[in-house]
Amino acid sequence: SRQFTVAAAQMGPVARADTRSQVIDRLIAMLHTANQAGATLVVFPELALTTFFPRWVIDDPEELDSYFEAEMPNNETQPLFAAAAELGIGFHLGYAEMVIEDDGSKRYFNTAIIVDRDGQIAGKYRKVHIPGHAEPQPGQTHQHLEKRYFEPGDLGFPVFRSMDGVMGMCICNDRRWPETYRVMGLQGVELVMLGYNTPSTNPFAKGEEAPHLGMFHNHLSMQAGAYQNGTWVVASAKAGMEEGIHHMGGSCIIAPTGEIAAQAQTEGDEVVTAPIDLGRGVYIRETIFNFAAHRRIEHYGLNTSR
Ligand code: CDT
Repeated sequence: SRQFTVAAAQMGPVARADTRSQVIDRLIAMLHTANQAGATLVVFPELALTTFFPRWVIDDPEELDSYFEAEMPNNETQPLFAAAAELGIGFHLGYAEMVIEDDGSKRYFNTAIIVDRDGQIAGKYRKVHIPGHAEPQPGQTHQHLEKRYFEPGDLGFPVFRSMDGVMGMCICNDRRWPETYRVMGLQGVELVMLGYNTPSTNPFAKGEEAPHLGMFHNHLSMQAGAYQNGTWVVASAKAGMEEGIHHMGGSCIIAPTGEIAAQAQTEGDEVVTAPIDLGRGVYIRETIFNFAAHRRIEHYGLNTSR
């Protein structure tokens, strides 16, 4: 059916010392909560299985690799796949992905997957817009070293026919960029799933960003992306005080009209749900944002040439 209940499964913090199994137990508990609310699709956050390790300089390669998954599913995550399939729930999961090449070299991506309601992986996405720095920034409360630990995604912004709809993904910083949504919008996306780990204060803004702007920009970007492409956006945070750094909550389900249909109220593990109709955005894509009728690509060249 193209009408079903979707859940944003926000997470509270994950500590450096938490095991994968402890985290998976939390995710399975939220699957059950979502199931009780009638949801058949659950969106978990970015890097859901670990603490947000890019806040630290990690020089020990073994420690760094311990945050990454070389296989998905694997022994630790298999119970999540099994529980979801048992309940008939599809899900979206963000995690750190390690690819081991034939010559033994390793590549590292910030990755998300869509898993169908029968437990099969239906799609994979690797984060394109990698924020932060490759080198530690002196004098900051925390680092944001995603550019040190992840290479930019090499899969583009694909969409996947899954769960009777056209599904897409992006990850955290991607949600701020209009191109993210438009590239998927041009492929007819109907539901964009994403997760985020966003520190509540941006230490690199040199005090110029008022505290309320973090949440405002979070929702502004996603609401605009939803409306301008006539798509649902379901976004889940890893929130709260994680290893001494505060991360924003605000997980939400956004309708193709750009309106927020449901929003988390806490900064902990919390499931919010909304009934959705994947066809809700059709009138938007057939009228105001009828791309074939109204786009003027002859004037958009600068957007890809610099
Ligand atoms: N995880 C992630 O992409 N977070 C970024 C914060 C970047 S601050 C240098 C975000 O855009 O939310």
